[in-house]
Amino acid sequence: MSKIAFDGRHLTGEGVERLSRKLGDLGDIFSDKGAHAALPQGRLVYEVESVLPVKEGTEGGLFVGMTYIHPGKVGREYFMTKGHFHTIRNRAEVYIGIEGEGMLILMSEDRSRVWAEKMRPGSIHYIPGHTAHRTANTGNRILSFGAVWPADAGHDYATISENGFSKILVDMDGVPVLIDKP
Ligand code: S6P
Ligand code: ZN
Repeated sequence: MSKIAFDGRHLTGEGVERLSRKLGDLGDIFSDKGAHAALPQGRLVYEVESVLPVKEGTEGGLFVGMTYIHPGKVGREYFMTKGHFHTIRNRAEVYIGIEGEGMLILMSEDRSRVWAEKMRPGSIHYIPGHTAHRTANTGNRILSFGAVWPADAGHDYATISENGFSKILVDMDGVPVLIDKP
């Protein structure tokens, strides 16, 4: 029997690693800096639980994780993850929507194309290699999804932290819309 399970709210079992990201950790990702500074910096934006059955960097291995994004906005921009490219750029990933509503935002390596896929319970998303990815909670309850990615993919956060995505996802009269980065 598997030693790890998803009980509907959390991953349970041996070796589950947890991390949380608060508004104060995410100053570089939201475009409205004034709106960000005005919010409580201790507010929780998202949590990640991961299981790493093999050593990071193992070719052929897989990691699995769950992400939980709380509802909220910074200005018109929805609460979202930092976003990253994989360090080994050709490594792909799969996301599976579990709960809530959101958008998976994707950007090509040359930044020329940004597109989004709607996430909902049961939706399955293939993130190709060479593609930056981040997720935003567009609903009013938690957005949770599962992810499976290669153990040697690695995470390049610096490229996104420096330049962001070339489009941002904002609330326009209750509808999530991708617009050019201001
Ligand atoms: C890992 C996978 C997810 C994210 C998580 C948080 O490759 O894409 O588990 O790590 O959704 O996003 P981020 O951008 O802060 O790692
Ligand atoms: Zn990833």
